[in-house]
Amino acid sequence: MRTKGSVARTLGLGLAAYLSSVHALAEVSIEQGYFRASPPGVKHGAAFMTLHNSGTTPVSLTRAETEAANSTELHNHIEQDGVMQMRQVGAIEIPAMGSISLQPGGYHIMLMGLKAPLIEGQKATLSLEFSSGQREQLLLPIQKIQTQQMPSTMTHSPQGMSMQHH
Ligand SMILES: [Cu+2]
Repeated sequence: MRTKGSVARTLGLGLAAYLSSVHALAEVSIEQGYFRASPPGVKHGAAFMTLHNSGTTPVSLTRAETEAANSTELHNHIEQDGVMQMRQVGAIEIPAMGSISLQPGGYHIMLMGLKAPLIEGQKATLSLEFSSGQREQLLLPIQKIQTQQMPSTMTHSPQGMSMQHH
């Protein structure tokens, strides 16, 4: 009787530990991810997104991979002598209980050696790896770059809509 009870207790604890580790692996969530559409002949591209960390310790994005390119690098933009330059970084840290945006002019995932042009309206896979061991497999849309300086009223004007060709 005693032995049976302790076995059941051990199994229960094991299950609880398993469930909590599954929960811990999903601390980072990804929002508004997209690839930048690339003009024909251009051999590099970029992916952008917002990363949220719901955990109480910082987590870093350490690696990215896509079927669309031969390799990827994690990049940041740094202003040097008044010129914006791209720099490769080893990881992109997401603060505890915080978020970071990968966006044009800042952090981004650089696609090196595009296998084909990234065509607006299509999708491509992107897998991400984090320092916590979390892995994510995403299917992201390919979009024209979202210019932040443009007022949103301009992109939603009826005149602009009627000019689109179908
Ligand atoms: Cu870059």
